[in-house]
Amino acid sequence: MNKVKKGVISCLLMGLLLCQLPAAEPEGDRLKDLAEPLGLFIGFSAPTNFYSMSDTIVYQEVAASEFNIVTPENAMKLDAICPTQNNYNFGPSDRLVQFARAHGMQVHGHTLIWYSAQPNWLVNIHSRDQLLSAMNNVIDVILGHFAGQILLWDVVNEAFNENGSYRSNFWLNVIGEDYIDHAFQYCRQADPAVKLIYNDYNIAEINQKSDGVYNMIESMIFRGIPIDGIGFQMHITDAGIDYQNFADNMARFAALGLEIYITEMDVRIPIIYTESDLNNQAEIYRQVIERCVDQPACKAIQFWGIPDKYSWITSVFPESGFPLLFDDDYNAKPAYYAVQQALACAGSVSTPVPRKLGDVNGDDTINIIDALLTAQFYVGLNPDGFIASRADVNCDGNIDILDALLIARHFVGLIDSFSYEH
Ligand SMILES: [Ca+2]
Ligand SMILES: [Ca+2]
Repeated sequence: MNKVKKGVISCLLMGLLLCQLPAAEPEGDRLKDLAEPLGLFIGFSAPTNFYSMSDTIVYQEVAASEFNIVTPENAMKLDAICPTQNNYNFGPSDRLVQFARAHGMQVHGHTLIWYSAQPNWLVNIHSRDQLLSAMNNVIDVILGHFAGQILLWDVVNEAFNENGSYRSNFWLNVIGEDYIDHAFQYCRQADPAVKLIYNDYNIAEINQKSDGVYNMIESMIFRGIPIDGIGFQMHITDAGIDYQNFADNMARFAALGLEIYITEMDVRIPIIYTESDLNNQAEIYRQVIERCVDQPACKAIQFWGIPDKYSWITSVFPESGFPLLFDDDYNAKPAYYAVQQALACAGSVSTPVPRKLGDVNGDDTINIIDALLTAQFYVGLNPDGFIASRADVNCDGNIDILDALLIARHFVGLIDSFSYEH
């Protein structure tokens, strides 16, 4: 059953209360179907009330069809999950975990030890031993509660200043620099299987801050402190980043044996934007995703929200907004198609048998019909059922006669993969 029909039936069942029809499904393949063969998680962050929002039907439809990992924006922060000492509120986060399990998604736990969103009872502890004991206890209870249901935890979040020094917070001030070592050790003791990561912003490129994080993690590994990965938040402006520098930075963290997660990506554009801003945003997404899929240690790309209207950006940066892949009505933006294309092209280079690229009529085989349809599209016809996002098989940004020829050559066995041939 298609999404619109399901939406109509859901609306009828709900007596037209809280009812909104889904937007049109994007053309081409769903992002998770492209990411999974690459061994990549692709995800989103969910607000605490995701299940009761006025448009929750379409929200859940898009979430379940596009993504295979979810991060709670706020529901697992310590002030939400442990508002007073020994009093835990797991309801909202359990609801998200249930949603994830029902749809075959992983869950990214976010976030334990941070300078913000910490409950008063914890902030008001002024003895090192008591604060370490409280840290150990909340980690035991929370990781114990979610054991087996969460893929990875942001153990420590945003512990560095821009100059690479430790950021002042009550953990540092009361315990000292080793609060980070203890947090990771307590987590490993509480759940030997879950992946433990350090998460921060402005560390995706090589700079003073990422140098500080690199030196800390290198030291942790040398001293046997358990840590499995690093999270690059990647809240990016429309100026983009230096993509080669980003690739080089991933390479040095990968060389430490770490997994790399893009944890909170969004790309903000001016609040009054043009089509060119949307295309620039799409290009930034494409460049980042291409570098991630080229780096074997890069395991996940997670966006900080689904539709633009629920993004945090405009509340903090009033001149900016619209940073995500879907517009306010859940229509796929150019950024969506850029991510889709980057994922589709990744498979064309690295796997000997292409999965979907080239199968432009969607019948699960790549044959001469696909070559002919592509040639027809190139000369200005628009054949029935033509899936344009699968047609640029040499990934040069154009659908043209070269693509038709490559599909034909693949069909007759001259090539067994589509590479960047021109
Ligand atoms: Ca086909
Ligand atoms: Ca092409």
